[in-house]
Amino acid sequence: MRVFIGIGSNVDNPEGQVNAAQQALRILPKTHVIASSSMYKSPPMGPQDQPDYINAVTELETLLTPHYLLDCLQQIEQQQGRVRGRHWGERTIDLDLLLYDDELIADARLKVPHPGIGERAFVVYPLAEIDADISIPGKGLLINLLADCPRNGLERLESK
Ligand code: A4P
Ligand code: MG
Repeated sequence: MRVFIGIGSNVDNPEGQVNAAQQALRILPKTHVIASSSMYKSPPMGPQDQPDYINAVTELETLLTPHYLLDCLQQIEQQQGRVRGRHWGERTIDLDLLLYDDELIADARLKVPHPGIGERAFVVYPLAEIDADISIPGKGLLINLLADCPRNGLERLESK
């Protein structure tokens, strides 16, 4: 299955946190990392009294089921000291399951495509860097979402 993971961090060395999460994704069972976007910096969505975020998107090929993969992502968040605080607040690491093949999932634990995927510059631009031809179940072509999504201060960083 073709899967995209959104990675975000804004405390405790965010670039190091994103790198560490990508390393952890590399060693998941039955999974290969296919591609990663550049890292992007952006002002916080949500409470403004928190540091800027570093975000990236990683593409995986995996045989893991969506819910098992979510377990794995949450385990990686735990390993990296994620503490759940206020909604949309600061975090050492956040791993979101953005897309799982062409599946639509909406249960108590898991919503795929990730809600808000189309409105968030820090998701849409890195996704398009990996593959501009993606189509998002229920939302249409990524390229059309991109056209309607202002950058909101999103900046691509030079090195990965
Ligand atoms: N969950 C449901 N669907 C998914 C999915 N597709 N991927 C459930 C991951 N988790 C999913 O997540 C809460 C619950 O969502 C999980 O237990 C899982 O069962 P969480 O990570 O604990 O909560 P959260 O991340 O604080 O809430 P939320 O609403 O998911 O926040 P977001 O949407 O992740 O946004 N600004 C910038 N510039 N960049 C950012 O990356 N991130 C956030 C957090 C705020 N502002 C930001 C950024
Ligand atoms: Mg999250």
